[in-house]
Amino acid sequence: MPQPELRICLDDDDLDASLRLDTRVGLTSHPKHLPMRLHYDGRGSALFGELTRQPEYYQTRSERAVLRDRAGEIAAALGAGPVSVIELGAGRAEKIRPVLDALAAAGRLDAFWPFDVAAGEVRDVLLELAEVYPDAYLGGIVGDFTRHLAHLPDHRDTRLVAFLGGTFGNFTAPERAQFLRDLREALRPGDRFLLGADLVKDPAVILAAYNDAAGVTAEFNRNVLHVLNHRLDADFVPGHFEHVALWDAGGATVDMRLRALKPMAVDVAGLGLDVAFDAGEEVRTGISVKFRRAELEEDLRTAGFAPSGYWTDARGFMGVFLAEAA
Ligand code: SAH
Ligand code: AVI
Repeated sequence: MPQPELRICLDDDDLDASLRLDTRVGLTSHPKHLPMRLHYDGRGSALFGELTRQPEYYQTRSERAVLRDRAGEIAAALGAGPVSVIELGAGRAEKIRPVLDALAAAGRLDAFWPFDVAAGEVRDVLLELAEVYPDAYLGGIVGDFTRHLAHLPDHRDTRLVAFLGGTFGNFTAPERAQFLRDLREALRPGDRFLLGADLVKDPAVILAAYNDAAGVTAEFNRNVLHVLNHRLDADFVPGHFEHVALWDAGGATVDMRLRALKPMAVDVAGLGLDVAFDAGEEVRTGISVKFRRAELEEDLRTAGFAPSGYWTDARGFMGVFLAEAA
């Protein structure tokens, strides 16, 4: 069996440079902020996996149900020929599997490429899937989907770019518009985009998913401090920060923060930076936007995509959108 190809768009030096820049800018800003991308080291990816199994985190179960129940329809909606699938922010690439299975069963799965900033996840997925899809070309991309979409593999057949899990909601509105423009630019007419988005619903259901009883989201959120301790020789005491998730109804957004429980001075030795925190001061660590179908389809059209399919689960919690590069 040939070794799967691995393309590295982000090496350790790039990661280190962006970690340093983002941390310096974020911790010297008012209010302080840190990007969500930093949460996903090995421990962060494992915590995210644990989070997806919490009873309150409906996103994974709902989206998995849509993809399991509608995989045949999705495969049929891609036309009749061979398809190369690229999954952005793939993580363990579990939810896309029914679609890959449907294409493979019809002899139409030409290639599969997981694309993720977490190199370990990409390598693990390739090792696992090489045995499952022996007839498909397997390759992986270690990259940042806000910077490296121009590196999408250039298969001549229809390319399906999947972006699942609601990760699109972790962008601000200008970032979402930029991402859609960059993606459209990277695709050819006829290529497809499969987007999983978390839908607006009862705020109590949404907030429970970001405040699970077992405290996994809190630990995932605090993981960014472990990353800074480990990578930048900082001396954060993660237990001195509490996890906060707030619902902003106007922006249909969950706002995640870490709140200092007491005044603190933190030494980020790797940056030569001392950072003071007031008691109660908050560091913004990420957002998770929830969507309405019509608005999201309008955003897709504005970026040059033609929406062509929409599926949701029985409770209408997650939406899966298919759009064609026009
Ligand atoms: N698609 C999976 C995982 C979602 S978690 C699911 O639906 O369950 C978000 C994933 O995006 C993680 O695997 C994380 O490593 C990856 N990620 C986050 N920011 C990224 C970025 N800027 N570029 C590439 N991958 C990123
Ligand atoms: C990856 N992403 C879709 C998650 C979300 O729900 O926004 C990240 C997350 N952060 C805290 N909980 C989950």
